[in-house]
Amino acid sequence: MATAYDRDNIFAKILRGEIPCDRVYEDDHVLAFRDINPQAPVHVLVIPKGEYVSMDDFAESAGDAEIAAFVRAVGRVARELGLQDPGYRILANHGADSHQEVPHLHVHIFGGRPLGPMLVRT
Ligand code: DGP
Repeated sequence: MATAYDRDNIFAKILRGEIPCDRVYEDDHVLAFRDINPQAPVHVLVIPKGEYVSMDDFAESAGDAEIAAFVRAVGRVARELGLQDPGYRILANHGADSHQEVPHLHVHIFGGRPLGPMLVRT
């Protein structure tokens, strides 16, 4: 069964304007802002404005317009940040094994330096 959406999560508060963010892009469906704890010279989070816990929830329940806007925003934000060349990485965590901390779908965009191997073996 799907996890219920928690309206008190930190990104819900950012979307309601209760907590500030360093915004880089916004449209009717999407907000993008800089991560508070950057893991690369450029580290931006792209989130849908709708209440979706993760990609699992979003892929299952979001409308086509929301999905199209989200995918286009990820590409547009990376391009506008100048990351298209030499490149960037996108990442979305879902659930406990991925260490998802914030239960509102977010895609991380990392760039600004060579990013190393995709995963570290532990
Ligand atoms: P994840 O582990 O994929 O759920 O990543 C959550 C990210 O959210 C993590 O990189 C830190 C970031 N983050 C947490 N709280 C805040 C906040 O209040 N503001 C901003 N800008 N980023 C936050």
